[in-house]
Formats: sequence, structure tokens, C-alpha cells
Amino acid sequence: MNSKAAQLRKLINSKKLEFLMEAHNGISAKIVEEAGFQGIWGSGLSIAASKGVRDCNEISWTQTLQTAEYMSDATSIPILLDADTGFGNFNNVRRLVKKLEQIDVAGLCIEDKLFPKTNSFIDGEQQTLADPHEFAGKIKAAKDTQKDPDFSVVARVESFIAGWGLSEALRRAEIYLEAGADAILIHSKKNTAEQVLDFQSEWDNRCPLIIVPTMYHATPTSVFRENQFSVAIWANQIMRSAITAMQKTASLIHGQESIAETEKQVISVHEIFRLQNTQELKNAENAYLKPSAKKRSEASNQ
Ligand code: SPV
Ligand code: MG
Repeated sequence: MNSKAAQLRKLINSKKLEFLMEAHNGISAKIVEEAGFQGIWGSGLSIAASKGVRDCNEISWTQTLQTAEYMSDATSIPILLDADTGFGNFNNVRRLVKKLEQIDVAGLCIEDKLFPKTNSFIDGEQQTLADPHEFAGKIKAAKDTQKDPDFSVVARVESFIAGWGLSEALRRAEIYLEAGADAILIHSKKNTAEQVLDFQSEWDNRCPLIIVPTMYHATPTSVFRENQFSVAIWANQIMRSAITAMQKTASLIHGQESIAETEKQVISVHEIFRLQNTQELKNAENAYLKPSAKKRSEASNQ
């Protein structure tokens, strides 16, 4: 099996459209892998939301890292971590890359905004972009820091989000590519794919292009495929569907003062045990526990 970094690199460089699915903790990452996805988007929005805070660097970079570590430990497919602006300057990015490689995260995506960043869908046009050359320094620093040549550094261009036109987006992407970016993520909050398609036709495959179709969700996937995008990120649907289910369940149980109805609609606790790989511990107990300790452990499980 290739390393996770090599797996992500392969997805990014593959000639066909590939997909990354959002996850925000260990169990959601595992669910994404079991569904058949070959890679995970460690979404900043969803990780923040899972902790009940806003997507504007209210959680620290080490808290993000710790979450990513649980996700990485729970899965065998690669994670591209949404690292916002890199949590500081080039030096913070260097440290981040070092720590990400230690926890087997396959790559990071950084965006050309200012710390603390704001989610791209909130008042985007009022958001200030970073100086592109300062941002290029972060990309170069990340590339110079990585030990594994397959670790990926994705540069996210926020020009369209901040209300700039195509030429500014292209100018920035060119600077980031020159600095060593392995791929460009071109973001748009329009409800059609117009901006990313215009960008792609001018960019002309100078490097792999990644898109996040959250707002232009009605665009058929065949359009992304025909236009040779490299990766589409489904950035937040696991979190959103979890919220839908949790809201429904909480209000049903609250209203009925009973869990009987809900029981028919939710997975069993045994499915939780399966996702947690409880069987592996049972097997390990057989191999490692002294018989007397094993008996005690079985008794406490009953
Ligand atoms: C995220 O998932 O946190 C992203 C993508 O950055 S978006 O929310 O679309 O900006
Ligand atoms: Mg984000």
C-alpha cells in the first residue's frame, strides 16, 4: 500500500476527476472511507462546527491538529487538511507541516487571506486578501519543510470570493505555482460554475485544479469532468447531514419523552462498537491478557 501522501498525490495528479469528502472527527472520517471515498477533506468549517465554534480560527492550530490526528488514526485513506491561512506566517506554516507529517496527514491547503480568517461564504467581498508574495513565501516554506516528497501543498485562491476578477485570480495562481504549489484550489461562491470554468479555460492545465462546488451544487459533475478539473471537494455534507439527523432525533425524543420511536430510526450501539473496532481489542485481549485478567475484563464488559 502506498503511503497516504503518495495516495493523495496520485489523486491530485490523476487525469480523471477525483473526489475528497469532508470529515471532521475520527468517526466521520471512518464513515467516509467505508463509503468508498479515496480521500478526505479535513474541513475547517466542519471541524469548528463540531466543536460549536465559528470558522474564524476560534480553535487553535493544535486543536485542529489533534482532531486531524484522530481522523488520520481512524483511516487508511489520505487527508488533505484545510489549514486556513496556515495559522500565522511562513514560520507557523513550517511548524505545521512538520507536525502534519508526524501524524500522517497527506497534505495541507492554505488560502490567501489574513489571520484570523472568515469563512468564504460570510461577507466574502469585505475580506482582505494576503499579499500574494507573502503568501508565496508560505508555500515555499511548506515545500522546503516537507520531508516526504509526496506531501502535497495546495494553494487556495480567494480572489473571486473577495470580489476580484479573473485576471487577479490568474495572477495569484501563477505566483503560487511558481512558489511550488502542487495544485491550485480556485474557490467561488457563485451559484453557477461560471467563474471556475472561466478560470480553467485560461489556466489551461498548468497544474491540477481543485474546486469546492458547495454553492454551485446544481452543476452536473460531468461538467467538472469534461473541463478536466482534478479534484472536487464535497466540503461539508457529512457535517450538515449529521446536524439534520441530530436536530431531528433530539426534538423527537424531547417531544415524545421516550426513545422508543427513535430506536427504529438510528443505528444500534453495536454498530458504534464495530466502527470503533471493538473486535480488535477482544482479539488483543486473547493474545495479551493473563487468563485471570481476561476473566475480569469480560466480567466488566457484561
Ligand atoms: C471548509 O470546508 O472549511 C472550506 C471550504 O474552507 S468553504 O467552507 O467552502 O470555504
Ligand atoms: Mg475552511
